[in-house]
Amino acid sequence: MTRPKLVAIALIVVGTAAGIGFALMTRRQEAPPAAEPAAAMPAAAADEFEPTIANAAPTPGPAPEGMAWIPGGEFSMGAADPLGKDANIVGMQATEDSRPIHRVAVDGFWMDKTEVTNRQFAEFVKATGYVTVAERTPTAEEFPGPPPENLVAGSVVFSPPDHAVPLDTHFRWWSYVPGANWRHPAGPGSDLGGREDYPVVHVAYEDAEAYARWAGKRLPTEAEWEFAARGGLSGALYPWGNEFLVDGKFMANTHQGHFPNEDTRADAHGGTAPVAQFPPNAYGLYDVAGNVWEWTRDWYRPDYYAQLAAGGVARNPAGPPDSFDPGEPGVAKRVHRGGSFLCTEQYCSRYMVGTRGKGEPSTGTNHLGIRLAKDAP
Ligand SMILES: [Ca+2]
Ligand SMILES: [Ca+2]
Ligand SMILES: [Cu+2]
Repeated sequence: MTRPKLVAIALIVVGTAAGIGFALMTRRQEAPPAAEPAAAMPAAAADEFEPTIANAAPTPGPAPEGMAWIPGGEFSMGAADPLGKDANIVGMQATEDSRPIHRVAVDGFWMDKTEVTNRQFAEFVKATGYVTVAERTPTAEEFPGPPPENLVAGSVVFSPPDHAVPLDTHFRWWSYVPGANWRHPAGPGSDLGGREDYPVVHVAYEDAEAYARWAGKRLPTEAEWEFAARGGLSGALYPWGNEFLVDGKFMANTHQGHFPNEDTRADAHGGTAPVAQFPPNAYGLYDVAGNVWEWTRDWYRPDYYAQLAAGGVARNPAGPPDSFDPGEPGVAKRVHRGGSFLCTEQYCSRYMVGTRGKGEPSTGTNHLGIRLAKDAP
């Protein structure tokens, strides 16, 4: 499908004024054409987790600064419906594309202990002069449809209504904000003052890749991400176990109260939190659940796990060769993981460790960030 067609679809879906912003989602179509649309979703039945068998090899030397050794090994990947609570009655079918549970093996690697912070990203920008996608003015060549005055650099910001709304479309709480970017997370008037240790946001996939090249790291595969996030536990709902609260304490920055109009901040944080405010998982990783979503390098397809499950143990799977999202056919997406400060059991319980998210590669938001991996020498 050609780019003009994609842009047209995006504009029709969201209307013209706000449309240009969401049309930015489609401005770089880097995926190969998608294969046939996904067949029927994998059946929910017969989901079985088996024990995680971590590799026995010792840690290969001292850890790079801020990184933890993830031993790799064989594990069961995916998400079952949690403990009698049907996760698919919440708005976004939280586990349907995370089945069937299947066996995966990954090699050991280093993983950032925290999401990449504003401080770290600022060092990269200072050293390289890099300009993020959200800071670049879209061109008429990329978007032939809209009037030129609508071609304004910006990004997508959570803009909750002040009253309860139906949870039928995310356009009720997401807005394209001209001037929003990593330096101005809520748009003009906001800045990074006091936010040095908050996760960088409004980063597109290519921004994450550029940062990774500079840092001598790389984005993790989805399988690496999940192995790391599980921290050696098998089949747990969360990176720390099966109970959302531990001794009455929150373990991640998520959303409490009525979504999207009211966040009671029972976990002490509205919006993003500085990294590492909650206990790490058993591998020493902070905020793998919640705070900000994290890019992985895999293309998204809801039927990928079914494909892998048919072939025995999948070794270092790197995602399908193309992307298909039945909810938005024609828009190639990469997998996001971990959920964010906006995840809630009322709408999108993606802080559950086996669940998946997805996003168009040129689109950053203020709840999407970066965590990187690095190969052992
Ligand atoms: Ca919170
Ligand atoms: Ca996170
Ligand atoms: Cu969510």
